[in-house]
Amino acid sequence: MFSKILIANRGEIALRILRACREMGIATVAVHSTADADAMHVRLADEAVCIGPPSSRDSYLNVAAILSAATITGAEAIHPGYGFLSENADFAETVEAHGLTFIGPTARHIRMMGDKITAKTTMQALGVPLVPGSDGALRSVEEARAVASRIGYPVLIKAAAGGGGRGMKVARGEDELEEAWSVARTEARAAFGNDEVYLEKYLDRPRHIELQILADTHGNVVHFGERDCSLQRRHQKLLEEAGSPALTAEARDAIGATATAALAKMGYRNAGTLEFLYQDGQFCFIEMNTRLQVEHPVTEMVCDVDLVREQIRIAAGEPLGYGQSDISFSGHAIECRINAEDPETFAPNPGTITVFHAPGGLGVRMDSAIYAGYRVPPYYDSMIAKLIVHAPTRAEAIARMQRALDECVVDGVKTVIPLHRQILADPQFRKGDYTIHWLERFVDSLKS
Ligand code: MV4
Repeated sequence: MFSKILIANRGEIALRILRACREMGIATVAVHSTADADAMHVRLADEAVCIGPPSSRDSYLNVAAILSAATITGAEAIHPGYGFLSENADFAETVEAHGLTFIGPTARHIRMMGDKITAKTTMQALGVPLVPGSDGALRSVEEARAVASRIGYPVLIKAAAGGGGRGMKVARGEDELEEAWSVARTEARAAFGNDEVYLEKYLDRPRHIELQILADTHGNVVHFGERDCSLQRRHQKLLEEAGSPALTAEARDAIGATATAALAKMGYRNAGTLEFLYQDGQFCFIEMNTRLQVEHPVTEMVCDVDLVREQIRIAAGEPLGYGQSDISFSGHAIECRINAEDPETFAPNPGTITVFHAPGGLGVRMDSAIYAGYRVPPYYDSMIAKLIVHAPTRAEAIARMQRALDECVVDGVKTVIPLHRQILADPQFRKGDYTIHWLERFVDSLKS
């Protein structure tokens, strides 16, 4: 096992990783920008190294500074968290070239899944169901037209280098195809320096369901069930649940068996998440995330597993030590992301937190790096906390979340807590009856 790990991140996820290290008896090195000198992850780590000015590009994305920090502190491994360098294959490769361990998948697998076309063709070859669409990249608008008329409109043109909703154009009929094709290519070239695009049947009312996987370096692959992440606005997730209100245990077992077999054949290692669109009882793979995700705590609560601890054990070469039949799902978990944003306009609202009181009690978990007097810097993501609850049933989890939100006090900055209260009180949400479009419409309905 490692004796010292460098955490290449900030905020709540840096604390989350630090907590796992502490419990494992591993020393921690925090890195921080000048804007984060007073941050909680810096205060709680065993050592801290300043790696640059506020801009992420010069600090949390500064590979040379992070590697120097690891070298001078004698860290043996680097945990990238999510965002920043977590899905940067070159970074993973450079870390390993320096004789350090990257706590995550191989650079080859990160690269493979970073290209959405390669990700899809790889998964298809391994028996994972996909959205009907083009067989790889489109070579011409004529080819796009041929594929679209074969599968039927509406269709989506997506950038190979995209993901997370960037670089997508819908064509509702043949008359819109040429425009969608050229706009998608131009945008992809400008945004990613890569104008490769592919085409998919547009699913009009799917849910976004993702599957949590862990793979060790001894060929063991297990899944920890699904998270329903359909409640998003402009591709920013707001509330996540485990399990999905739309899935049966049988559907979960079936997609889990397919996905774990596929990742075992690929020789995948460490944590990964397969993203599916789920509509009319069908799973369609769209993308894979090769990192720990923001919403991982809901999975931890229902499976009683510490995913960060498992990532570290896997990176150290330890076998999982359990199989699929040892993993069971208990109760229901919900996560509310608390962003320092105006709850109506979603404009970021950085500033000083004057009063902070974290909720507590049975089944309540608050993952956050804020404190009273903390200044939320304007340079980074606006998420300041994740409130997670766990209860025997979904109805009880909703009641517990409402109670926990009532207890939660964050003064000095605006937060999305009032919006969470409205969502949790909504009859349709309470029935679990929602798709990826629900939140956007709900927010609009609050305005009128
Ligand atoms: C789709 C889709 C409908 N049909 N693909 C958006 C983010 C990226 N991960 C994939 N996305 C979508 N792909 C097909 N064939 C609809 C979306 C989509 C979406 C997906 C998940 C969660 C929220 C979303 C919001 C808008 C569009």
